[in-house]
Amino acid sequence: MAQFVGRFDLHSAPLTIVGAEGSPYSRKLRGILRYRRIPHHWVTRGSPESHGLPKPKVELLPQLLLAGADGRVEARVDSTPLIRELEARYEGRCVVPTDPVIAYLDALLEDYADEWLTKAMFHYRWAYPTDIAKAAAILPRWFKTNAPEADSRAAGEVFAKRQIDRLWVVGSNPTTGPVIEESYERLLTLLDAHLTTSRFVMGSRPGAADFALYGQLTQLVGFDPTSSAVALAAAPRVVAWVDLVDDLSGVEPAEDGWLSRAEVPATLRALFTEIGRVYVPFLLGNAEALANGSERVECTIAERPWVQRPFPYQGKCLTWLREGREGLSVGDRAAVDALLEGSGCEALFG
Ligand SMILES: N[C@@H](CCC(=O)N[C@@H](CS)C(=O)NCC(=O)O)C(=O)O
Repeated sequence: MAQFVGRFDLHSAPLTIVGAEGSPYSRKLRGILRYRRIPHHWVTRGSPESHGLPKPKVELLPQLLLAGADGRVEARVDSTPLIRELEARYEGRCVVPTDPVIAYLDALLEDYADEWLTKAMFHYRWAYPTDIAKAAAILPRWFKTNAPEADSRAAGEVFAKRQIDRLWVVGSNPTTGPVIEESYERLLTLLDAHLTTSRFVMGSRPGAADFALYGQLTQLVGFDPTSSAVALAAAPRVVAWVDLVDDLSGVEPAEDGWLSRAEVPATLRALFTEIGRVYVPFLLGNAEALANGSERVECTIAERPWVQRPFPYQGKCLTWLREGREGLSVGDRAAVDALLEGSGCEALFG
């Protein structure tokens, strides 16, 4: 049953993804479609090709146009469940590790990148004049390169104002700025060390966590001037790695290329210690604020005060992480607990 929008039959392959170059989650999902060699149309939001396409319930990027149970193509959002949907719909070159224990570590690291590292991405883009100027100049032009100059300039100012007003939502403010920046610098050093031991974070083949880190880093080390300069000075290896993950369609992954639970390197455990130091106390502080209906999340992160507005979506992230662990077999759960012991991540599970 065809479902045409313009000359697109949404039912026939290739898949349609609506995203933006400046959207870290869009880059994450596109990176996976390329690696998995899933044929797709990349449609930039706001471009002429995006007109008339089905709209999602919540206007987020990226959007994947997928046939629903009733056969009609609908726009779906949220990269994490969409990745699992693609694992179910497409054979081979999967990005979710086969061992449930390694898959859980991959999911926790993916969530850290999606929900904590994104704070650095947002902070560095909208906290400093140099970065604001570049984002305001380029982001609107990514949506429409042939727009009249005045329109692009005006759109840039409007977009910058909207995003700067949203800084509080993601938690970038004078109190949290130094915490975010120090955490970003530690992440660069830790990732640099880990990528010295293996080609990808999850082994010799990339997992969902690789693409989640890559997604945020496409902006942090590849676009925004201040954070890119920090990365080039501290971890040129990571800068180079991000460029390569942009298109892994030519990589031939070994079936057994995943990390094994018996050989989780110290460099990966160190990444979980960073997650335990910054993301876990935030998730718990956020959950407490949501539970109390309070306007502010107030907690201590990396021995520093942290304050921001509560974020409902990240309340769900904590629940999903707990349910993910609960869903493991007794043996696998014990193995995950043993691997996370002493990292601080165990605090997630009470
Ligand atoms: N959890 C979602 C997050 C998606 C998200 O927040 N996307 C941003 C762009 S990177 C967005 O759409 N922000 C609102 C906007 O730009 O209108 C995912 O993983 O896909």
